Amino acid sequence: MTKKCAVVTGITGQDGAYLSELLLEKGYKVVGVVRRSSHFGVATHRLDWLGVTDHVELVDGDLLDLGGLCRIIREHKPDEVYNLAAQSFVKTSWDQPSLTAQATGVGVVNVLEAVRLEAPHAHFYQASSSEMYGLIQEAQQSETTPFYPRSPYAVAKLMGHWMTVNYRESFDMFACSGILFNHESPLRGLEFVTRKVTDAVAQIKLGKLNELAVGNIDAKRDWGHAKDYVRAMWAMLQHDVADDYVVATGRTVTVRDMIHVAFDHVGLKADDYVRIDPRFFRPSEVDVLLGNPDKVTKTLGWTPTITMEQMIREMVDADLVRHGGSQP
Ligand code: NDP
Ligand code: GDR
Repeated sequence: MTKKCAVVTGITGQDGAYLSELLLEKGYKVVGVVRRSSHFGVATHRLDWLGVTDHVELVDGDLLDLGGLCRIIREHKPDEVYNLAAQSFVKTSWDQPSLTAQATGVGVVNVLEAVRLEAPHAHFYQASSSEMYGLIQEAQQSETTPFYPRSPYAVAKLMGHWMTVNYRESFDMFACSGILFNHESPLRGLEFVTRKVTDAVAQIKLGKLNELAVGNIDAKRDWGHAKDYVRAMWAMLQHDVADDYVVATGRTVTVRDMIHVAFDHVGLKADDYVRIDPRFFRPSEVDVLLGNPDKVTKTLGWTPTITMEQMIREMVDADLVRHGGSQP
């Protein structure tokens, strides 16, 4: 039997790595789109960490280059396309709004166009975001909650979301938008708050750092584990009908409480090390996010398996090892 083929944009990111691992376990041929960098080899460190680099096929491509995307889709004729690539750091989106609009918004149109023109029957996944709820309009956000984006990133994601819905309705494409709430892992980028915290806690424990400077620790997020969340992406594309789904744990926690979990794990008191630094505040904040995963649970049978506490401890342990220590 021929292997199913999946094209994954953003394969060098956190989710791209875990999704590749999952798809390989399921017997897929995985083709990853990688943008060109002058640092040859650096981009695969997450795939290396999971030991999957040699099992995926990496091809050159950029979300801003429609011609190149068409070529990739034409050549590989994938069964499934996962669009994970984006300028994904919310804070940077105020400094680079045009770039964010291009990569995170127009980039989705480019991938959808490439799929429509070259493999119109492929199942398509768009990495949408809980940031689209922004200034929340309901205490717990579901697929029917109105959106109110609060950053250039969220505005761009909203474009990608509605383009996905529109291509499904206009061209009868199997296009799904996964509205994923925050998900983290030891492969999370260091600029995001969980990994920033776990990396700093590891360094403080090992005597390599004195303090942790952070911004708004009253913000609340619904945090899950990336390894759980990529299962939901895959499940959406296996269902009979294309649809949109919220993926979340249904529990929200302050940044402050998450920080305490990390420090407690290594036997240190967070209050002795945490400093509030205005540089890390945002021009407009998303104060609280809390997702309602009822639809994805009922329709696709998806549930999270890893709690925020387990995940943060796993991340601290991984960062301790990275910095030359051993796990507590
Ligand atoms: P990362 O920031 O870890 O990865 C982003 C990926 O996009 C990287 O592979 C990056 O490549 C690639 N990329 C950026 N710009 C371009 C471009 N112009 N052309 C091609 N590739 C590009 O993100 P995550 O893995 O955390 O998230 C995956 C997706 O899910 C993103 O779209 C994100 O916005 C979205 N999302 C994430 C959530 C989360 O909590 N993690 C929640 C909801 C949505 P390079 O390595 O070269 O930088
Ligand atoms: P977020 O993630 O913006 O929710 O976007 P991030 O971890 O950056 O921020 C979460 C919350 O923590 C507050 N915060 C800090 N954030 C960072 N990065 N650094 C700090 O020092 C700090 N101090 C407090 C933030 O203000 C915010 O409220 C992530 C990304 O993965 C997006 O791509 C994705 O769409 C959403 O999650 C869902």
